Amino acid sequence: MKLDQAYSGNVFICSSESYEDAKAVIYGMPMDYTVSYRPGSRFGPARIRQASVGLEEYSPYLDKSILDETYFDAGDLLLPFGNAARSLDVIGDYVRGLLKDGKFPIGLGGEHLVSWPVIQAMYEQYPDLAVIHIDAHADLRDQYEGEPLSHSTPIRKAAELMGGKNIYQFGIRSGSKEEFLYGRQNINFHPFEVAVPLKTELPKMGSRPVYVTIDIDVLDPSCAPGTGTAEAGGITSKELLQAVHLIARSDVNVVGCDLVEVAPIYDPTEQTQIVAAKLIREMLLGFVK
Ligand SMILES: [Mn+2]
Repeated sequence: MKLDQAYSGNVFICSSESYEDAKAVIYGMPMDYTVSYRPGSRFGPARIRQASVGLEEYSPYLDKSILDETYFDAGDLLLPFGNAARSLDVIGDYVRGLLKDGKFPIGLGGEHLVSWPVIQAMYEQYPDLAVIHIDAHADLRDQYEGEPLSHSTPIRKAAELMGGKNIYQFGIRSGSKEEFLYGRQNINFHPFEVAVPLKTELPKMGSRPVYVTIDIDVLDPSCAPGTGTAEAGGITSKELLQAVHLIARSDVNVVGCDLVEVAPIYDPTEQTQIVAAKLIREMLLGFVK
């Protein structure tokens, strides 16, 4: 007899049993080796899965149920601990495989550097790709203490690869003076605010393919203290949900997404992973067509 696995936390709630039939694939990237402050996001994916058992299947925002969707939770990638470069190769190769199989990738971080190989793979598949980046931090350094593979560099790398005008940043409230200058000169750069500038930027993007990367620390630490580099002055979880719904209801063609930097150890209340699990449900229902 098969026991109820609802509380085992091994998979995101209502994951289907079959990869083949799934439209979307949830996968974890448990890497936190290059963080500049507090590590711990390697445990994010597992705790988000655990928190997902507290969710309703139905989204009243989107009037849709995850019971009507087919998605497969593949678990976490096996990464070589401490070797960022090889870990990024593993992540990139995995996502290329997902795209080859026609799957919609939904990544769980891990530190934000994990998004870099994913964006590279998405850009190979979609030369017209745009990136929507929602984060407290600009992530526009070209190196950190001499190290180009850092969780503070992924969006700079993406800008150099794809052209900064194909990148849209929202909610940024922390970074060096150089990063803010670089952002203002090269990127569609929207510091401090998220929903308001999204409303004006989304129509300009038309129906182009878009990758959405969300760092949980865009939220105010009062909404999400469980993150490595918490930053005061953030948005509420209500506004971040609104942002996901604005993107979902716009004409852009979302082709993949991730949610990164959940570090559960800093949040004994577990509210960070509870927020994250709900965001994943809404991204799944809103973005996967
Ligand atoms: Mn951040």
